Amino acid sequence: MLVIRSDVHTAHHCLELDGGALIDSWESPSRAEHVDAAVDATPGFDLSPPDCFDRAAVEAVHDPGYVEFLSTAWLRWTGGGNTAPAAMAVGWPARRFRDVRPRHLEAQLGYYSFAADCSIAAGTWTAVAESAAIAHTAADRVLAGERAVFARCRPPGHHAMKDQFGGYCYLNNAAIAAQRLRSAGAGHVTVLDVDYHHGNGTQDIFYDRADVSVCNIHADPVEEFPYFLGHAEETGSGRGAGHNKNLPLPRGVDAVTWFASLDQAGSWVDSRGPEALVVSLGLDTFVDDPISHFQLQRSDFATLGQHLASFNLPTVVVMEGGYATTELGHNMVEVLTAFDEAR
Ligand code: SP5
Ligand code: ZN
Repeated sequence: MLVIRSDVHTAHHCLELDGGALIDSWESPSRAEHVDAAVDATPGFDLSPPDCFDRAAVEAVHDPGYVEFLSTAWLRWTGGGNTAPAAMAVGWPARRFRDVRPRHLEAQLGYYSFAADCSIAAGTWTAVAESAAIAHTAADRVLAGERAVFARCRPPGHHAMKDQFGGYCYLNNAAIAAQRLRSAGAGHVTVLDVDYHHGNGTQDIFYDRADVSVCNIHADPVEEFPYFLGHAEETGSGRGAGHNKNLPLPRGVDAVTWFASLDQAGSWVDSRGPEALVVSLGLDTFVDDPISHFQLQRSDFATLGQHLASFNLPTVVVMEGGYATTELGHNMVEVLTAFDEAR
């Protein structure tokens, strides 16, 4: 399988408010380094760097004002005399506040984010733009005839809304890939998101659209991040009505239950009749993930790879979460090699 990747991500370190303490984020550079090492140690992969960042392609799924904010926030932060190691929001336009774009940087940090597990620092935009370019390039390679391409994105993307960052995500890599496939002629595209957390950003971006359908298997938001989106009754709106499918599961489920949901997801995806598939591949479903609570084992990831291959569609596999860092590489490679062997 072709892998699109680069080392630019190492410039990005996220600070995260976790249980009241500011910590180095679970979403660390070593995640991607372990994935790269496992890919390098396994036969059957071809490697390519991404093409240049395409801002217009990003603005096809994100608000241009938001993209401008992300790309300039750190310079504005340091230029304003801030010496703190990262820019983070401290206030948000919650219920009954005005939904009006503010001018001040600290107000914009709240306006353009939805969670305090995420921050902007010196290398953030560089890494975010590269991660988006990786997803975009992967879609381009699929359009050029590759059957499946792995976009080894970091930072991840599926929590990123049209105009809000959070959940370690800034630009929605999967949405960028799906939109690229659509813009280049794929009739219908489906995004299948198997990260432990609901992909609220991808849902948000395509919620009122019928040309890209979105299916999520995830921990029930009544008890897990992102808390406020991802319920079963969210099925799409307007022209997108019926084109969003959420399959929430309680914390703690094992592989038997999880794969029963994957079967449901599979039937739903088939019923959309997509011409291409984007997989948001988060492996925080792993039993030893330090911040998540499903119980998939290493061998289950091979089964997942076989399922994904069985759609028999041109496929962009986009890396999302997964925080059992030292195991993440082996687990990713398990999915990808099983995919390759099954097709
Ligand atoms: C891409 C992705 O997987 N993002 C996940 C972001 C989750 N961030 C907030 C997690 C809050 C969970 N609290 C865990 C406490 C462990 N000490
Ligand atoms: Zn996740």
